Amino acid sequence: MPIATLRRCLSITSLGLVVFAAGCAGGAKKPDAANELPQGVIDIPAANQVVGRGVAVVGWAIDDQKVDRIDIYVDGHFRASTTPSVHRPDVLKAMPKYAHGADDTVGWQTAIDLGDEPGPHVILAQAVDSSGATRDLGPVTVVMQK
Ligand SMILES: [Ca+2]
Repeated sequence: MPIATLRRCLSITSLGLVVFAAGCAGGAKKPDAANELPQGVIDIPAANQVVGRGVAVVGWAIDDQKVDRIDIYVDGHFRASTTPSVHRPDVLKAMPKYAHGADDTVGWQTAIDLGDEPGPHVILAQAVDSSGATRDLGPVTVVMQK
């Protein structure tokens, strides 16, 4: 364990006891160099689409292992989370390497609320794989009408 990590993880109490800080005992999980980042797209809405306050966000995401979830951000703030649950044989036909089984679902969809401010809003989806690796999908800018 490097000296800097030891200094962060160890502390000596007033009783002279050496204690490990929370999260240091097992060490942080190292990223897996063999793991591929997930990839995908936002299919809906289209760029510069004029929308209302409620917007359906639809896309797909694939991974060498498994896509755990899709987090949706609006103007840089977390808004919703969803999981792949839609069959997209078109995607898996184009990229059969990412098919993992008969009930593969790589499509995802959710609905978000853009809030009170009309005008442009930036929607970003973030695919998170089973190892915690993430890739941004989009962003897509939409224009909310009053
Ligand atoms: Ca992966």
